[in-house]
Amino acid sequence: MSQLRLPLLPLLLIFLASSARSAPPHIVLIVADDLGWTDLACFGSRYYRTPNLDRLARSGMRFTATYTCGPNCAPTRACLMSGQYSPRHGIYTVGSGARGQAAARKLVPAANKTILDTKIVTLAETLGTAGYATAHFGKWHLGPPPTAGPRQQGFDINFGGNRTGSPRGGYFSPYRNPQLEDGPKDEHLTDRLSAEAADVIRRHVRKTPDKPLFIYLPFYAVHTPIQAKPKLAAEYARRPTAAGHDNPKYAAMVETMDSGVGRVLAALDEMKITDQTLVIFTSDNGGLGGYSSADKELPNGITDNAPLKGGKGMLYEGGIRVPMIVRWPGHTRAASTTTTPLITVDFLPTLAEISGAALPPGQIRDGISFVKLLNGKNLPERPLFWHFPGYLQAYGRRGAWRTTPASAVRLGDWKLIEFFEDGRLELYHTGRDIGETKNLAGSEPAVTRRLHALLTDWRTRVKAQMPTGKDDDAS
Ligand SMILES: [Ca+2]
Repeated sequence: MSQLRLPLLPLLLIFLASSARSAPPHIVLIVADDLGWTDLACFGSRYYRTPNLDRLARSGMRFTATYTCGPNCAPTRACLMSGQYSPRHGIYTVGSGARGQAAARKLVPAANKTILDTKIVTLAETLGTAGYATAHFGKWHLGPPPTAGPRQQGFDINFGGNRTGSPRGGYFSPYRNPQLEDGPKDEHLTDRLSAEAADVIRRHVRKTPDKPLFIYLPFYAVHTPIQAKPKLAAEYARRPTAAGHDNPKYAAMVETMDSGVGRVLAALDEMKITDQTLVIFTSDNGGLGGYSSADKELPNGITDNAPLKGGKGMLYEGGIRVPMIVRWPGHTRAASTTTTPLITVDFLPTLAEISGAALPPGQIRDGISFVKLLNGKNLPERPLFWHFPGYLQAYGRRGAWRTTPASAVRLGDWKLIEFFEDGRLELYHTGRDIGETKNLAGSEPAVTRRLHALLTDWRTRVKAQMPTGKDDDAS
């Protein structure tokens, strides 16, 4: 009986809260770059300090199975902005799929685009149709201004966003960034971007308090170059490290990023709009590290995603599973956690529903809205897909790969990866074996066949471009 009675009160409160909703909330979407699944204290790090994000998690909902569409930067951002999987927009990787040593590539990678077609109706344009003011701060990586930058893709203002995937002038001013005026010497880029975002929040609320605001803050941090504030890094150098988390400069970068989040959250408090603001924090791919868990000969990297296998650039969990925190007052329950899998393409339909925006007419969308999950209900089970028809080289050893061309599917707890060079299938049960240590493709033939059929059907449906065999004469 008690099991039946207990949920009634929360359900009633949720119902009252959602039926009382009038104006759409402000939306703050913060995306860290290359931040791994265990890189926040509230996601397991015992070395990096992230008090602001830990506090956000205590007042909101933690998502332990959020996936990025890409194992690296640009594809995830393209999927976030378009609500579409990579085969729809053609951005599968950063730059070219023909990375690494040519002679070691057994296949010819599929063509890759580096610019998001401006005909695609983006997340920013979608929120704009619902009356949102839209502002971009940080790394865009989907094309150059003035033809395909943030301003051409639906953002009213842009601080620092252009085609580059890492800060050209490093993390300290002068930035060598045409979309960002230099600050005082030694100003830190992460501090600057969060200060600009906080400023825009303050000015917006003072001038147009009734207009909803969309803040998109894709930090350049904690992507390479690994450059930290010297004092903070020196402090970390004196602290006890933890397994895999032992780089003081990287730790300092993570903490500075967390402080930037704190600065933005403080602006919401200061302007008294915290209760009317949806905050989402996540990352664009897994942490740069953990490679020795996937291939003993690869150097380990800068951080570690253990217990996940591998890291950035791989379709193993370490490359695509990222931390996520959502706080939506009146909806998300404080200090709650969900293990329901989500993926980047879910953001556009979710934020469209929350904002009251119509989905782009005639534009295919691949994700689903997870508003139900924020309100404490379940989502239907559905397959999630990845397609990476190119190569990513490993650092430190010539001819070694982080990934060769591959696709993957997750359904329930099962995950299948197909490697195209040799047709190899790897099947893992991510519930019992989150570290993907036991390939069950041989012992679970029925599951393997089912997932492989789902994956091949999906590739046909979305017209996924495939790598091709090398010409016999050329090989
Ligand atoms: Ca990234």
